[in-house]
Amino acid sequence: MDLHRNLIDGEWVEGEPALNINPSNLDDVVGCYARATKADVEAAISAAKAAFPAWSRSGLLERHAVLRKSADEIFARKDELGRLLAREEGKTRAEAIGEVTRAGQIFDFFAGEALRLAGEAIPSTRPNVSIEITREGVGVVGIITPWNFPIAIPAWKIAPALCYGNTVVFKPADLTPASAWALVDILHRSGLPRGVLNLVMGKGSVVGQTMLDSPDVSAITFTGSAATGKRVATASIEHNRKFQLEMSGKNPLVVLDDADLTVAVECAVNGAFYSTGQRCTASSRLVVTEAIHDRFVAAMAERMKGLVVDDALKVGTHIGPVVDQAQLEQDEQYIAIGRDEGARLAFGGQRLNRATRGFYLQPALFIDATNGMRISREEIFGPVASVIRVKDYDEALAIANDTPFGLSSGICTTSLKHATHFKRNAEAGLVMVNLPTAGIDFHVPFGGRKGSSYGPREQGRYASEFYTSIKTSYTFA
Ligand code: UN1
Repeated sequence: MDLHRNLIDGEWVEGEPALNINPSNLDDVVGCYARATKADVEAAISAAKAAFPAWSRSGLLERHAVLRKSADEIFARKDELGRLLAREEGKTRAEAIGEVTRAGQIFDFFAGEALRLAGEAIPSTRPNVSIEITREGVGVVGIITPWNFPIAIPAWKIAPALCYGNTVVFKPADLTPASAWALVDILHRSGLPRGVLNLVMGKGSVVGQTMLDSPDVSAITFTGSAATGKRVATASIEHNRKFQLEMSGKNPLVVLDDADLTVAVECAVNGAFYSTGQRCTASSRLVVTEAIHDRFVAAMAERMKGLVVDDALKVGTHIGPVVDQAQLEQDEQYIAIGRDEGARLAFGGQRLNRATRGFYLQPALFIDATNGMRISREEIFGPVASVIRVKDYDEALAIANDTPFGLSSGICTTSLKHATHFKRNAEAGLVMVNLPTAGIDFHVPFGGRKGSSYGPREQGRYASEFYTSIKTSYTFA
């Protein structure tokens, strides 16, 4: 089997091989990927540092061309790349093609942004002095991404990093290197000068740690667990480096008595269980008012019976497998914890056998949950949601906000008054009205509050806040 190598200073470099296994079929090896050593990562950082001065001063058309060419190839290959993504990560083929398309759209967007770089001219308080405010690349950006969106999250970090003139050392999740490798290969062939984008695959304890310890990494953007996020933060403060963290969620979806039941059930099923619930934007707390509660639970159980859990590549599959053994064990542990805490399973929660050996889990819906239970406070990151029954809108809002996290907050209602009040008072970075808490557009800011996020927003024009450094120049003439 061919070894997919790391990209360091424009060269493909060998490394210890690691197998990438398909979670829908453990007998299917997706590919063989090289793990980078500490020395490889150090070489990648040096290459990125050396490439920065020229790339940060490169012409707009050069950056535009690389980003646009990459977008074009991603779009042209979306079916093939979607299949690869579904095979390594386990989301359905349709979801995976959607994700690849999103990656293409992100490169397309930042290809446009490269042509719109601008500053400001502001009068000084002093006569004959003019002031210019400009943005420059920050330097070497370390990019650390999770397994659940193996191409979209790398895209929304790499595209703005390159657009604004930074050079990159990219560490994808050890579980899902195939999509990342394919993306880097596309970018490499689209005309990037050597050293501008480096790929170092492998373990966080080696690759990530070497990036954290390097004084030459000027900024780190991280999406992943809260525990690792804390380590990124601590190490970055030590080096006076910019950092951006996107971490956990425990997102509420409020369902009010006046909601359209069909809309509410679709939002809940999509938000809680699609992508196997493995999204930081997943709706894991369904906060439902009294008069609609029983109808909502009955309709959910009915809808969940129809969900096909099977091989991600099979036509007709709605929910693919859990990503790996460790995540499956975590999901099952939380299902046991929920039961012990006194919540009741209204549906699902069983391991399933399919034609191939894989990590199949029936989506689980808890009822009689309270907001104080661990299943309501901790991120499970699987197809598990709990229904919390509340008296009225006021209690629903209070429960929605009573969480250590603040990424996405949803409400299903036909009342303009409650929708408007919720938009103003939800303590979250994203608010969704009659929409699932997950599933975001590619051209607008993304990020959360409280324990979910740290630093400037990702995506859209707002991405420039992280990927640039502001310069204020004064001229007397
Ligand atoms: C989405 O809901 O469309 O890791 C994106 C995550 C988020 C991305 C969610 N950073 O789940």
